[in-house]
Amino acid sequence: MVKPSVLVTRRWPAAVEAQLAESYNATFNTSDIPLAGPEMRDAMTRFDAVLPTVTDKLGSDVFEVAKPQAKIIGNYGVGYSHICESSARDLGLTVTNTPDVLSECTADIAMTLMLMVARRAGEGEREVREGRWTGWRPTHLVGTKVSGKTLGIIGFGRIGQEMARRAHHGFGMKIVVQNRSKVAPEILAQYGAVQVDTVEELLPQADFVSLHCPGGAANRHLINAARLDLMKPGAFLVNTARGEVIDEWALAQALMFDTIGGAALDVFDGEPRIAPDLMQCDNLVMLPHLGSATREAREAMGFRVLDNLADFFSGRDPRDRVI
Ligand code: 8YV
Repeated sequence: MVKPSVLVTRRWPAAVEAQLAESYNATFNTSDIPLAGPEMRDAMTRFDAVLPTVTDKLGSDVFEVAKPQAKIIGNYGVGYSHICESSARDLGLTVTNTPDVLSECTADIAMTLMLMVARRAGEGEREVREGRWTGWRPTHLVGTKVSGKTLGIIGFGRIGQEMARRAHHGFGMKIVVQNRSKVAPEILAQYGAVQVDTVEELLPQADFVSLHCPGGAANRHLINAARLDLMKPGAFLVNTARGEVIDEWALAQALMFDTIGGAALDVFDGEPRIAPDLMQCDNLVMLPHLGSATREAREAMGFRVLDNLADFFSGRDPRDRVI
């Protein structure tokens, strides 16, 4: 049997690449530069499967091909708002993602960010490295206690729940949840969580707000100036979801005028470009999209893509089909 042809758009962990090369007629983009739109469109006409990451923008233009060869887009990552859903659907493509396997690591990074911003760890690290530390004093880099506070979680899927588990069971935090659908009472009970109907209800209650909802047009600027105003003075905002969920200009204003206590971001609108306004803010921790960046998660994500491909090419419905 002829092996299906597969395009891998970025370098993946070696063990996964080896498996891909064995099972498929695999082509790897070995340069460190993501493929441009026209190259992606071309790929749609040349490969049975295209395996993109978040850095590949699969807008409607990429799907404007008369004769697609591609049948499946196996996204390496859980979020897929970089793929135009309606165009993929119109072309009759199957799209899969990689849920579960990165939930714990992404929640770990959200906890890292929450602790860093509350305890001013980023500011402290910069001070030590830059030789500006003049020694211990009672009023130096005094932050905010995390344990026992209220954490508001927007989006209560797998990653949101892992965040709640850590915060509630490890740090004794009270958990308030907002989610687009009703969460089963037995799931809420696992984290002592209370669900509210709206973001407006959640924000004034929370000392920390952590975003775990999908990106894309529906949630663009979900956190805007009006909603930042609803946060408690001194509260902190954490984002490991997608950059577009926050209006970054409004956030920079809230940080500069101390309307909120601080923010911690792993994702940015238009990343890796960082809005210059954000660069001015000291009460802001920024990481370069590290949510799933562990050896374990990145390997598991790759093998999950392989599972989905194996299902698809043997005529089964892939377990992680999202389109
Ligand atoms: C991935 C992520 O590493 O899975 C996601 O949605 O945000 C990241 O952790 C990235 O998307 C790779 O495609």
